[in-house]
Amino acid sequence: MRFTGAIVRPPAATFAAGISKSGLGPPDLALALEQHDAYCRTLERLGLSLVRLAPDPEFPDSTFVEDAAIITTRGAILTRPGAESRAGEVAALGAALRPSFPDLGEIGAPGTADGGDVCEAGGHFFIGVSERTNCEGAAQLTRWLARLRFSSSVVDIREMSRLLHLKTGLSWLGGRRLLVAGEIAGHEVLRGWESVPVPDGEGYAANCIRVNDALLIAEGFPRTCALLAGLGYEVAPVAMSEFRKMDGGLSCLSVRW
Ligand code: CIR
Repeated sequence: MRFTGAIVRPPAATFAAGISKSGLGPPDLALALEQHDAYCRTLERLGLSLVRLAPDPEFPDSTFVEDAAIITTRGAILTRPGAESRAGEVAALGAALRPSFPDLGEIGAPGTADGGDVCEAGGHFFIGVSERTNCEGAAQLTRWLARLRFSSSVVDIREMSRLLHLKTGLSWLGGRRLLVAGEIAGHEVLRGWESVPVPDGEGYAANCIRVNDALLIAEGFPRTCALLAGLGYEVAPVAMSEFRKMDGGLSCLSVRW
């Protein structure tokens, strides 16, 4: 499938007040805006039209739009983010998506779910149960996906301390191939899939996105870059340092369709 559009939202002036356990220090807002802009230009170069939501200083983490909505080829659903401070981010995504997805689904209480825990892999969806996505949220997602005739499997990552979200350590590369970070490699849910492990010390690069002919990966991970280029992918590195400081991965800066 070819992507044609995406929603993005630049970081707000309050960006540094978002949730972070990275220990990498405060982000530089000017640089974050520059990196965001370059990310957007890369998506546009690959043929996507962007819907740019206005930055919202009330929600410091709202640049990570992927967590508030999940889009598939057969429908979209608003999440119910697991972090209380992020709950209000969903409204803006709802307003942006409703015109194109009149039948927009919603995760209901007591379920919680973050889009970062949902990894689409060519008609199959891996759903992570994490600190953010609870079992009820995962069950609601499973039922919603089944109604859309998608298969799914649930992966409990709560003991995988280095993974905030499932997609922190798992990305779909196309076909039956996945890019995986150490902690999740070898998990039984990946049986029948080809797992490509990211080289040691480059775990952050496991969060990448396939966009049409290219694979966007975080800049600064030369061994992962070489590995993927060697597998025949057109690798497009994008600078992510300031988003990484706020625990953000590359996939979470956009919701794509
Ligand atoms: C948070 O903790 O919610 C944000 N600071 C980072 C969210 C990153 N989301 C993602 O990777 N899907």
